[in-house]
Amino acid sequence: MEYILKNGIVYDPANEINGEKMDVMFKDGLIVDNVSADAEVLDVTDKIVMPAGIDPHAHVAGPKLVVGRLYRPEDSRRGVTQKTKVLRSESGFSIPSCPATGYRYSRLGYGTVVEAAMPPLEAKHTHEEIATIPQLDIPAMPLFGNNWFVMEYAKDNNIEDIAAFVAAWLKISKGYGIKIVNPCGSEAWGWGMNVHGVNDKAPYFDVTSKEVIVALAKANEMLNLPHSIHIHPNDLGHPGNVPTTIETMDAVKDVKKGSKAAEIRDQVMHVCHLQFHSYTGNSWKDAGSGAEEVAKYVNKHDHITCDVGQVTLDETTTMTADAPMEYDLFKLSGLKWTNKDIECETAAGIIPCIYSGKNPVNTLQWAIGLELFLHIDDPWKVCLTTDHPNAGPFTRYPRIISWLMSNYRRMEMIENREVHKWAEKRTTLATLDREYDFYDIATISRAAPARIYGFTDRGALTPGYRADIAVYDINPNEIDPSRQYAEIEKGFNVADYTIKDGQILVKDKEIVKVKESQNIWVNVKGWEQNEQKVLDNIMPFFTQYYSVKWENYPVHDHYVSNPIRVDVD
Ligand code: MFN
Ligand code: ZN
Ligand code: ZN
Repeated sequence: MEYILKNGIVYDPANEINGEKMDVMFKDGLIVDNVSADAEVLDVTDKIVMPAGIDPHAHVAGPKLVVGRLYRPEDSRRGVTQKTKVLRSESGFSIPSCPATGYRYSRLGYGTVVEAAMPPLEAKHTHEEIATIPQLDIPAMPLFGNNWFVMEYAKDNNIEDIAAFVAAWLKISKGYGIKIVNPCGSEAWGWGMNVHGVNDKAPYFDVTSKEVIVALAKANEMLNLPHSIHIHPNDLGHPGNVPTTIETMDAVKDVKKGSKAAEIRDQVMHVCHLQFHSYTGNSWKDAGSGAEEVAKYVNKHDHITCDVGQVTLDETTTMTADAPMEYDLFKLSGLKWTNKDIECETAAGIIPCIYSGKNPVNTLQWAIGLELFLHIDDPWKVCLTTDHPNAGPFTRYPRIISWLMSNYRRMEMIENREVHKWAEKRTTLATLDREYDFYDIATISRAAPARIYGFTDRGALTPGYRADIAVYDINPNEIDPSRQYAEIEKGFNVADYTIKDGQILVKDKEIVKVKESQNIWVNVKGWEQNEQKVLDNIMPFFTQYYSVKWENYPVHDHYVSNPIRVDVD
């Protein structure tokens, strides 16, 4: 089938197209630069056309989602819809059911969502869930930062064996890249402890967090993986964590990018949910914003990219492999808390969180996220996330976009006391009048995430790329986003069209087609012998200490829904 999207206003930052009135054409699932006279015409006159959205960091599939849904029936009762001819029923607000997750991203105009933390031991389960989330391409990031073998190799500065281990584990878990969560901290949690700074050691391992980070970054570049290491640093959510955040970023500044990797991405470290890592002070009583200082580091250094983890001021469910941090949060809030602890490899904690503009600390977190967006000069370095569901559900992206585009709205919230006075007293937000434009929005939600992940088939409307396209019912030439912020939110809430691989999934703001998800995983080539050597080395240990047999551990091909295999050599 051939199509022509006619007369839209196009924002495509990867091709430096900034609000040009033009046609976009696609055929057989791909963007093309011309079509025949038989092409079906889709009239999108004066509507915004962008590449489909790419979420670089969200928690959408895996064991901690299941636990979250099970122990929060009050969340599942929200957002319930009946099934229709096309759709299954939906449920949930912060932890939607799998079908609802796919439908809701699709309504927002998204096409790709990265599952940010896959425990390799439960990778099979994660892929089973990915298979039940329709509409999206979903790569998953296996966790490496507290892995016993990785920590042993890092202690010996044995980068080659780490690289071989990573290459093997990406195949075994069908994963996309290296995720690190609170390095050494989740291992410490096994002993009821945590680590705080990058120079702290995992108990009984004689290796520091910093050594693990640097070793994994070097291995990442040795393998030329399309994405860099992706890190949730130590000390998340604690007042005074700014020095740890900056030391984490600074630890890899001399790590050389792999030569092939350098052609497709800029950074050697992607820091996720940076908002949670930008707090000053000694306790919550005297906590303040470190956003300006952290942003200054990001502005000065090209080896770093980030996503924000913007607090949306909703009741949500937090879930993270950073189990000791969730325990701290439990001690603060007293809300029900649970652990999903997975021996040898990872941990997870889950706890509800009620973020409110009336609460001084939550207001501080809200303001710090916005400050990061506004203090970081280059939109290519910062991505739109809520760390779904940790700082709020992804369905609030349109509202965040309206905040970024409207200083008027931000000041209204501060002045009308919709948020606590700490926003004004303890942050620079009220002094920042920068406003994002549509090109900036397309950058932080499409072009930048694609470049950061090394995707060379999406995130742009380049001929030959997948036809992943979103159309929004907003006329950029007639709207003043600063004053008409409510219309901005409404316009981005549901796309006029969402097109994935050339298939029209959303039309006139309704889902008209359900498409199976696809998993994207990285297949490292040329390391097979090293991988076998490492596997032979660790097998006695694995057999003795892991609770599953090796035969049951790897993700077999049939577990992976419609794989998109990215070969790297
Ligand atoms: C990431 O996974 C990930 O992370 C992230 O809630 C997550 O109340 C999971 O105990 C948090 N509050 C305070 O201490 C505030 C001080 C308070 C007080 O008690 O004194 N002050 C006030 O109320 C101010 C009133 C005066 C004024 O100045 O206005 C704590 C408490 C808290 C703090 C609780 N912290 C947790 C935040 C961290 C991490 C949430 C979520 C987190 C989730 N990824 O006239 C006048 O001026 C009067 C002054 C006022 C007065 O005294 O009344 C995974 O992958
Ligand atoms: Zn995290
Ligand atoms: Zn996260």
